[in-house]
Amino acid sequence: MKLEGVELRWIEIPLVAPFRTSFGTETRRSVLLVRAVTGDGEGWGECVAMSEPVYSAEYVDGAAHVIRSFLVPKLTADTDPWRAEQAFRPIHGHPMAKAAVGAAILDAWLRERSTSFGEFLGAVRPSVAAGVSVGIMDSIPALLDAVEGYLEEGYQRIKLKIEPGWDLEPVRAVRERHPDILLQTDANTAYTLADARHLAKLDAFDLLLIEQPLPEDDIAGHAALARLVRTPICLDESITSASVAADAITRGATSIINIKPGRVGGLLEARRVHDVCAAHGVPVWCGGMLETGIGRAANVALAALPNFTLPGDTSASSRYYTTDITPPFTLHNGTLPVPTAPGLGVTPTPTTLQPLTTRTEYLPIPSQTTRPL
Ligand code: OSB
Ligand code: MG
Repeated sequence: MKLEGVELRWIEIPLVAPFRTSFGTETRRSVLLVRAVTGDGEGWGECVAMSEPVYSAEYVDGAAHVIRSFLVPKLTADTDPWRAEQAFRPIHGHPMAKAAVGAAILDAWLRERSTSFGEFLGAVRPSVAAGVSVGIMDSIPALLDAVEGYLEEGYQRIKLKIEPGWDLEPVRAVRERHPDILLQTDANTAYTLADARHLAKLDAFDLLLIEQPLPEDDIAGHAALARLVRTPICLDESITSASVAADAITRGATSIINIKPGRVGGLLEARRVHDVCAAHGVPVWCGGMLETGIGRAANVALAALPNFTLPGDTSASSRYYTTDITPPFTLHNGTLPVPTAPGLGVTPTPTTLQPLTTRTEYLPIPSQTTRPL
């Protein structure tokens, strides 16, 4: 592969409905796309950072700065997915920026080899179970309507966003209306260990798990909480690498893990998290960051690995966008098909991408062919 440059592309894409979590309300996504430009091909990656540092420390403009100033300058024309990961190692943090560039390079590299992400990662199934993450609503009836709609579409698992003041009542209402569905909650760090007795009341609702109740750096707190509630604790924000995953599991802080490639620095590390969890007998599922079809294609391929035994937040394109930038991912009997074409298996549709684009920037890879005498 001969990498010639990296193109950054900023797009603005409205969500079909506002998505409210304990960290804020999203009505649109500002997405940074990365395109690896090679001699005779290209590859795409999506940066999942949000526009503000409210889910994690990263945000779109910061990620673009890191990519431009520190990541792309470390790349060489003869890069490959492992060399790129190695080249980024001296730069601390910024996993979403690294993951976006890494995905674009992996896509270009796999397209050259006519190999799909699924084949490369080790997919063992042709389609993956789809769950859906349901935001905080203005009222219980509005929540019940939203859940009803998703269940009618075929989603196999419902995740309810919770925060103090919106937890027991919405969960009780959904569980009473739907006694047999797979149901779980996500608090995005909104609680403290002092809420343990309150969170234990969720035990009454037969939940699959409680996701990230406490702050991301509080592994000890999650371990203590796990002894006070019967519902399994699942970490999202806290799990930033395979080594952190092993540590959190060993300490008893988590018994299920949400894997997001962007949160752990890329698909190679995401696969290592999967493997370390499998070795510990800890099931995993694929999280989401409201991705467009570019990020979604990679997530769906990842979710086809053997230890992804729970439905993920891998919903259909229509749950997020009226018109996705790629051909849409659609639900078939509650599953999404794993793309089989080379690389991601999808590319942005130029006529859709163009009007959503607010800016592009091309970053050439300095040529190493000329050497001083
Ligand atoms: O915590 O899982 C999360 C969306 C944005 C940021 C964080 C999270 C989420 C979701 C939605 O829960 C997942 C999705 O449908 O993509
Ligand atoms: Mg989460």
